[in-house]
Amino acid sequence: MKLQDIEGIDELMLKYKFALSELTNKITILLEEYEFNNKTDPIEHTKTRFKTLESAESKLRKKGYEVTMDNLINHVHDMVGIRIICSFLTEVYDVVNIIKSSKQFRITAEKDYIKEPKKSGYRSYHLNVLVRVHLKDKIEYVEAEIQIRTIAMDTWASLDHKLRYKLTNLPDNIEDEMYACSDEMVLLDKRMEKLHHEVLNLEDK
Ligand code: 0O2
Repeated sequence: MKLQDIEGIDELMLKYKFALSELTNKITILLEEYEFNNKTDPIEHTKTRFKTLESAESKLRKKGYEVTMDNLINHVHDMVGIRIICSFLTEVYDVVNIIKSSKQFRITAEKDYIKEPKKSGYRSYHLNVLVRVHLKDKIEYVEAEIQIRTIAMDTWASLDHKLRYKLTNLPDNIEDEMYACSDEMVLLDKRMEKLHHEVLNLEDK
C-alpha cells in the first residue's frame, strides 16, 4: 500500500500544510521580536521543510513500521518543519531558549545533537513540537520539527545529505572522513565564536 492511495491522506496533508504555515509565522514573530528588543539578529536564514509522501514512506519502512496513516502520524515526527540557521554557536542556544520560553508550542522531544552528535557526525539541535491548528470547527495539534544549527553545521549536513542520497550505505573510509570533517567544523565554529566575542568587546569600548 502506498501512502498516496490511503483514504484521508489529502486531508492530513492539508493539516500539515496549515501547521507549517502556523509554525513559520510564529517563529518569524518570535525572532523579529527578539531582534527588536535586543538589537541583534541571531539568524542567518530559515528554511521550511515538507517531506514528500515517498520520503515519509521510506522512513516508515526504515523504522520497521507498516505504511499506514496512524504510523505516519505517530512515528514520522518531521513531516513538516523549519530549519533555523544561526551565525554563531551561542546563538543556536539563544534561539532554543527563545522558542522554549515562548510557550507558543508544546515541546514533545528535544535532542541536542551538538552536545551528543549522531554517529554520522551530524550536529544540530532538534525540537519536536505540537502546533495548534485552528480548523473551521475544531482545534487540532499537529507535530512538526524545528532544527537549529550554525552555518558550518548546515554546510556539513547538506553535503552529507547529498552523499547519502547518492549511496545509502557509505563505505567506512568515507564515513570516517565525514566524521573528521564534522570535528573540524566544530573547531571552525569555536574560532568564529571567539572572533565574534572579540568584535563585540571592541564595540563596547
Ligand atoms: P530529510 O531528507 O532531511 O527529511 P526519531 O524522531 O528519533 O523517531 P528521526 O525522525 O530520524 O527519528 O529523528 P532525527 O534523527 O532526530 O531527525 C531526523 C532529521 O534530522 C532527518 O530527517 C535529517 O533532516 C536530520 N538528520 C538526522 N541525522 C542526520 C545525518 O546523519 N545527516 C544529515 N544530513 N541529516 C540528518 P530525514 O527524514 O532523515 O531526512
